[in-house]
Amino acid sequence: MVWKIILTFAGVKKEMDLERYTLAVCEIARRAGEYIKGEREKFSLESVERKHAHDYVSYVDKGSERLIVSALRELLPEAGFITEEQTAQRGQSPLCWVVDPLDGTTNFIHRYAPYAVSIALMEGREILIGVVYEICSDECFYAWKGGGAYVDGKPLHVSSQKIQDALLCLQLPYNSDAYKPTIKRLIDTFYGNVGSIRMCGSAAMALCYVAAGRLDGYAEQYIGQWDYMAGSLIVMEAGGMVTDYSGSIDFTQGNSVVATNGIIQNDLLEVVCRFISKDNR
Ligand code: LIP
Repeated sequence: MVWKIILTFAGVKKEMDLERYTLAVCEIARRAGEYIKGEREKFSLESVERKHAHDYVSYVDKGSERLIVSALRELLPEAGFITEEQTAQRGQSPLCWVVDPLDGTTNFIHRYAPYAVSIALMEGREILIGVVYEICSDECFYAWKGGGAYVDGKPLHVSSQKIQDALLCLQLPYNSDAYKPTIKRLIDTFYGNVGSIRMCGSAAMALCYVAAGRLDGYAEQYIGQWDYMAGSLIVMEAGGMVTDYSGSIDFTQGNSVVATNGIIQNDLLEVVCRFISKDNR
């Protein structure tokens, strides 16, 4: 089915075929993935820089971002950018690409799967397109608003697992001091009472795995919009639920995400909600 939306730029109406744009973004994500894969072959630890104590970056993140930004600029010149490595401007346009050129940088550095390219297109607070390309498994996950979610052309659907047997992903963000009470409480509550718990090291991939029913739920705070915007649309289009830590579905401007098959959303929210104040979602 073809999904078209009408957008207005500087008073001029433009029709946008979201499926066509999504598939074009998949190609761009794959090209960036090829670049990352090629650089991984010759990558040395000396190329690693620090943004904060244990928050790493290298020329590969930046090179991937340059490649993505220039291709997206050609695809949709009207849109601005929010990018992890901050090589492009937000601008005034209501349309905005949200880009993580290499989500799971620590995994990449350690040659530990998964790591991915994550690209979303937003209009205001709404996510129109989400594309996540996982480099090690060569899988491209994507969704467009109202059009469903897919991996390499196959439709995605969340699981129907209940909390007793759920496989949860509870990640460890860089902001360790602030997050310690929450992660302790999450592990204390769920370890031994659910199927099992994983930490995969990539927010974008945790979300795609929820969308694919490989995981049943995922929660993380202190992440950037680039980490979770694309994956969140993929979860919602696969029939799942996404909120912030306060339980709000208006999650796009915050720094936390709870994404599940819907059935276990409240089980996770009950634990994280008590740690959250209104301005710290
Ligand atoms: C990382 C996330 C990870 C999270 C980190 C960080 P990066 O992204 O995907 O899940 O725990 O805080 O945001 O820095 O590798 O692109």
